[in-house]
Amino acid sequence: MADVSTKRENNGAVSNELSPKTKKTKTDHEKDRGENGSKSEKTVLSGFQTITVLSDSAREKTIFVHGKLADQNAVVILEKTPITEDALSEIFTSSTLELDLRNDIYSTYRLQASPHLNEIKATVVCPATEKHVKKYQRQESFLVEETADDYASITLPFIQKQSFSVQWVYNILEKKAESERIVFEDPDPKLGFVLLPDFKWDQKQLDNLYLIAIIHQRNIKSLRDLKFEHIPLLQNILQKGKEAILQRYNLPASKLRVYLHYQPSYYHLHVHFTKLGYDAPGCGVERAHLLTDVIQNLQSDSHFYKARSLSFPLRADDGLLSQFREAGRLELK
Ligand code: M7G
Repeated sequence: MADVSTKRENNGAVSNELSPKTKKTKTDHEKDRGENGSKSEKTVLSGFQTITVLSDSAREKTIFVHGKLADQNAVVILEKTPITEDALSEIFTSSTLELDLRNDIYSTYRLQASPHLNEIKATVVCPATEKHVKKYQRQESFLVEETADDYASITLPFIQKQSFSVQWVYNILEKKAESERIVFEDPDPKLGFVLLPDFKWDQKQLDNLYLIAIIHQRNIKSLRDLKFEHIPLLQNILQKGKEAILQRYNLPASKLRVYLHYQPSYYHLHVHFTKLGYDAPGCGVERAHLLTDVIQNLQSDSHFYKARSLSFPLRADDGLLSQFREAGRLELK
């Protein structure tokens, strides 16, 4: 989740830049789903019944809650949004203050800002599967080293049976959802991709910039499937993705971390673009593979990712971890 502790920069200029430049006509599907906030959409959480708190973080100001929404399983993620520089003058002039303590040169207050300066980003997954509930539960992780044989005999059969639906990805590619959020598209069926804000990013400040590039091809699941023939696709994503981000957000490539996850949660190849310095979830060395490294590795060996061992963390109750454990492939001593 967003690291709200880092210093905000450049925000005065940012808010206008971050609003979509052109408004496109909404698709019927988007209208049906009330993405602009119909009346029912505005009160959708009023009937939410909490079952349990899956995890929370005072530092990141987030809480992940499992509950019921109209008798369906749901996960709701609440996250206090960062304070931006352009909101400062209004915060200072229009808020009320209650003194907590004063001591020498030090004083602390409870500041009540206007509601629009005090937003909470809410992400709702409904209906949520058991796998969603597990994904957001705080858990111990274990590092697994997957050989090429492990991939063929353990991981591939597991993900073919058990992975998350990628319907949301197809909705984006077919313009049935999020079409007005698209920052850039190359429509080429082989080399093309759609670049848009990741749903983790509220787009209010560049500090936690997070976009994803989703490829048009539908037969590449993950890093493991990449071969020499995919280098033009990867170079195209890197080049045009960087250019689009420079143009839209005025952020140069030297400020970006561009990478793939292994394992991903969604097995349709996509690339993460995050701001360097933003401690994005999953950007650690055990899960993130820099796109530039991936391209070079494939240039030196077409079967690099097919043949080599890849390490990644799995959470304690991940079904894939049980499969590795049963196969005696987990080092516990
Ligand atoms: P991943 O590496 O497959 O898994 O990345 P992770 O979620 O464990 O990182 C998928 C990325 O897609 C994540 O960064 C998600 O936040 C993002 N994402 C997931 N969904 C369901 C959506 C969505 O509906 N819209 C958008 N824009 N991004 C999404």
